[in-house]
Formats: sequence, structure tokens, C-alpha cells
Amino acid sequence: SPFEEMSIPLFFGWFLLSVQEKVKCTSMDFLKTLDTLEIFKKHMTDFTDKPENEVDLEQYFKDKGVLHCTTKFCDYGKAKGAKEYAQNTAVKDFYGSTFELSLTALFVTPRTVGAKVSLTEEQLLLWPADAESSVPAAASLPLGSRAHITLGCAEGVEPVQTGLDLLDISILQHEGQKGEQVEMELGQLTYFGDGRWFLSLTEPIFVPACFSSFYM
Ligand code: 2AM
Repeated sequence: SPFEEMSIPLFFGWFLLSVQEKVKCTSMDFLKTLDTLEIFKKHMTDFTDKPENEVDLEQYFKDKGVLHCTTKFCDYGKAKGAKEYAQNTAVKDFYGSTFELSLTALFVTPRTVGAKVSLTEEQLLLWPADAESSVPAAASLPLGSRAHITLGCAEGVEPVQTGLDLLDISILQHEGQKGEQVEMELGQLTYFGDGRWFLSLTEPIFVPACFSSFYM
């Protein structure tokens, strides 16, 4: 019935608790530093066709609201596998539970800025089996490789792009590409070409998050 359809949310995911502002500040600080680095300025044309101007990454990316790590995009039941996911035992058992997410990297592309989330074995129980393999080039990556928090999107870019950008970078890392590397205070920054920047955090950022769903 149409009423059953309505009980499936837009998406399931982990919603950050109490640390929303702290993580947003960390992201802003990273962007503020990144766009002042010589190595970034050298590759600035990835972000602007007017290289005589400076790029202000804090302005370039727009806030996308409440910080979360999507597990399953359900589109109110219309997405492939949505009903099966909503009925999964782990999903039902863990609904409303609090977890600790480990943010292990920050990444930037001309489209998105995000944080990579490294999932534990238990957290992987909530991860859909096809999250990576639905992107053919990413099918050989380990389960959970797409897990991320969208921190911002460029004008006109939808947040679904953040996970695709992370997969794109992860494929290069999986192939053993080294990129151009520089040290930053928070860890090692790598430039992979085409505006793709990846900061591997020396100390992961641990954040409390509630497994729940979003309807509106
Ligand atoms: P995000 O997980 O990268 O932030 C609502 O649109 C939420 O669902 C956003 O958080 C968004 O991206 C995610 N989302 C939208 N479409 C998606 C899709 N096709 N696959 C996976 N996640 C999607």
C-alpha cells in the first residue's frame, strides 16, 4: 500500500552528535590553509579559469546542512535495494544506537569537500554490499571505501558526488599512484591531479554519531 512505501526514509545513516560545529571548523581551517599553499596555487586552474584571482575555498564550497555519513540512499523506497535494506536485521537492531566514527582523511575536488570515514567490522554490518560495486570502476575496492561525510559542495553540485569523488581518489590509491606529496600540520597532503587533494590525518578524528534515518 502507499502507506508502507512512505515508511521508508530518504536515507539511512550516522548523524553526528554534539560535534557538528567542531567538525565544520576543522574543515574550514583545512580549506583556509589549503588555498594558501604554494602547491595549491600552482594547480589553481583546476578550480578557476581566472588564475589571476585567488581561490577562496571557504566561499567556493556551500554548506549542505546536518553532518552525516549516509549508509543507504533509499529515496522513500524507490532506490534499488531500499526495502531489503530497511528490513535488514542489523539495520533494525542498531536503529537509534550510538557509534563512534573514525574520520581518517579530508579530501577536496573542484566539486566537493568531504571526510573519509573508516568503518569498523561492526559498522560494516550496516553498509550495503553494493555501495562500491554500483560504480563499475570501484568494484574491486574494499567494502566501505565510499563511506564519507559531505562537508560542502561547489555551486550546483549535489552531495551524491562526494562519495563518487572519494571512490575516484581511492581507485588511484589502490593502483599505487603516489601523486605529489607535502606535509601539513594535520598529516600528509597528496595531489592526484585534476584538482583532487587528499589529506591523510596523522591522528584520526573520532566523532559520536547516531544510526538513524532522514525523511524530509
Ligand atoms: P552524501 O551522502 O554524499 O552526502 C540526501 O541526498 C543524502 O543522500 C545526501 O547525504 C547524499 O549524499 C545522499 N545521496 C543522494 N543520492 C545518493 C545516491 N544515489 N547514492 C548514495 N547516496 C546518495
